[in-house]
Amino acid sequence: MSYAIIGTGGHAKVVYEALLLAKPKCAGQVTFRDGDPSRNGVQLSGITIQTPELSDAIAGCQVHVAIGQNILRLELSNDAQNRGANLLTILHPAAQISETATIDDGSFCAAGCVIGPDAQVGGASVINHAAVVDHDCLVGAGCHVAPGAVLGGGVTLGEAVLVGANAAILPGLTIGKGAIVGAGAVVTKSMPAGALWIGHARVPSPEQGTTL
Ligand code: JB2
Repeated sequence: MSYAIIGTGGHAKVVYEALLLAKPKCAGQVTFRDGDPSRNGVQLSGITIQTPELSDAIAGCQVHVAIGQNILRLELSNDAQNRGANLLTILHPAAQISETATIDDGSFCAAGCVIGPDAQVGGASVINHAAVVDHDCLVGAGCHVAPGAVLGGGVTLGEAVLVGANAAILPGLTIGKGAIVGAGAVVTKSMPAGALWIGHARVPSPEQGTTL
C-alpha cells in the first residue's frame, strides 16, 4: 500500500504525525507531494518531497490532501479521486469520536478533538486540535473547524466554511457555504453563504447596508 500526502506546509507535518500514530505500519510507505516545482527534493519530516502533486501514478494510492486552505483542499481531493486515488481519512488516536458519528473520506481529525453522537463530517474537512463538534452537527465537505473552536449541538456548516480558533457557534445555527467565522468569535445567529462574522457580530457586506 502506498500513501501520498498532498501539501508540504505546517498542516502536512501535523497530518503525517497523526498518520504514523494511527497506522504505524505505513511508515516508509508515505510520500509528500507538492504542486510547487521549487519544493522538489526538499526534505520534510525526513521524507523527500516530490512534484507535481497529482499525476496518473496516483491511481490506487491512499491520498490525503493536507492543505489548510479549504477550497484548494476540496478541489485537490476531488481531482485525486477523479484520477483513481482512494481518499484517506486520518483520525488521530487521541481524537474522541462517537461511535455513531460519521466522518467522510479525506477528512482529518486532530488530537484532542471531540465529535459527538450522530454528528456527520463531510469529506476533506479538518476538525483541528481540541475542537468540539457536538451531537447532531452536520459539517459540510471541505470545512475547517480550527483549534479550540466549539460547534454546539445540531449546528450545520455548509461546504468550505472556516470556523476560526476558539470561536463558538451556538446550538442549532446554520452557517452557509463559504462563510468565515473569525477567531474567538461568538456566533449567535445563523449566517448566509459567504458571510463573515467577527467578534459578536456579522460584518455587513456592501449590498446589505446596515440592516442585518
Ligand atoms: O495553488 C496551490 C497551492 N498553494 C499553496 N496548489 C497546490 N497544489 N498547493 C498549494 N499550496 C500548498 O499549500 C503549498 O505548497 C504548501 O504545501 C501548503 C501551504 O503551506 P502552509 O504551511 O502555508 O499552510 P498549511 O496549509 O500547511 O497550513 C495552514 O493551515 C493549517 C490548518 C496554516 O495556517 C496552519 O497554521 C494551520 N494549522
